[in-house]
Amino acid sequence: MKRFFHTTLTAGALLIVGTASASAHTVLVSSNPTKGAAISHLPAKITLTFADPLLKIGSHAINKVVVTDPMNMVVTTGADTVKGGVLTDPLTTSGATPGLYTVDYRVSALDGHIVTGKFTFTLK
Ligand SMILES: [Cu+2]
Repeated sequence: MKRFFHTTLTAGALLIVGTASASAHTVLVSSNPTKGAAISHLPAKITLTFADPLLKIGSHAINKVVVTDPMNMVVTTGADTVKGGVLTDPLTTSGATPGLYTVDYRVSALDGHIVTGKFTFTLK
């Protein structure tokens, strides 16, 4: 269903812009913490920066990032904030467990395509 929806949107976009250039999905260009980093302290928030402004439709939670700790507990607060191409969510930093943290995101840029991704970093 998701695949069908995506294909339909792409076909629609092609009708508008012609066959010369297909609009690309947005991509993650940077983050804090960075992918694969080994850090000493958790920052107050996770920050993901994308190449394009993210889609906002009223208060709908289209763009979301979830960080889980080594015990698989969610440490993001769920208060996702979008400003242009930057998505942030405060982190619960007190009593943080050292080990591998997983960052999982799902966003949509203005082209309406859902982009998902995952990376890890380590808290020393
Ligand atoms: Cu796209």
